[in-house]
Amino acid sequence: MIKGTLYIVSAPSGAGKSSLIQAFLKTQPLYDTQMSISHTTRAMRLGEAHGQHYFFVSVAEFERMIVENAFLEYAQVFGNYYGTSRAIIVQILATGVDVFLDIDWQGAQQIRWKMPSARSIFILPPSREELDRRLRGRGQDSEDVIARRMAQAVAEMTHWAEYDYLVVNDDFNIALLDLKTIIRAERLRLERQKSRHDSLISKLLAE
Ligand SMILES: Nc1nc2c(ncn2[C@@H]2O[C@H](COP(=O)(O)OP(=O)(O)OP(=O)(O)O)[C@@H](O)[C@H]2O)c(=O)[nH]1
Ligand SMILES: [Mg+2]
Repeated sequence: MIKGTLYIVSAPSGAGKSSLIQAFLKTQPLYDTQMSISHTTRAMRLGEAHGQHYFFVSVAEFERMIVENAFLEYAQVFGNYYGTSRAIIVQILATGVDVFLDIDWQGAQQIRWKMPSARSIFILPPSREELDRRLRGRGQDSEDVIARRMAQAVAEMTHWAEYDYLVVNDDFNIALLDLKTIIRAERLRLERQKSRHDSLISKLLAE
């Protein structure tokens, strides 16, 4: 039986999704919230570790996992495979821990279909100008590369209306508070509170 809540967080590149999720997780004990670690076929970057940022696997290994139905969802993003392992998610949720998925709109659609109890959050940048500025990074990329990133970001943003919650990341601390508020409100839902306060409720209602 599922006890934890599955949270899907999507955003275009440059909206500050990773920083927001990381800052949020720092405020949460591990027995409350965990981040899902995806499998990917993209190359490992400097500073990344296998099993920490991603499970880095070959295309053959990834495709074997697809055939074995090992993924709750998977998609090709920027030419690489990315997927969420079903076994890991099911096991963590069963212990009552909430799980965060940093996945794209294609993965979000698949999860919504398979797990209607999942909650989804979309993060938007405050303006087109700010997004452009953030996508330019250190200014070492060609205009071609930047234009392609912007087109990908706009394509991701066209899916904003498919999500349960919308957060605009203008002031980082306000966006972080928004994220905390969403999770807190979800945890106060009757379904979650019922099991947590079972004995209190029976004592209060005792004759
Ligand atoms: N569907 C799906 N998407 C994933 C999964 N893991 C990561 N992604 C998405 O793949 C995209 C690229 O992620 P990365 O390769 O880590 O690159 P990044 O620098 O973090 O890119 P951005 O977060 O887009 O700025 C991001 O939009 C992620 O949300 C997954 O398991 N499934
Ligand atoms: Mg990211």
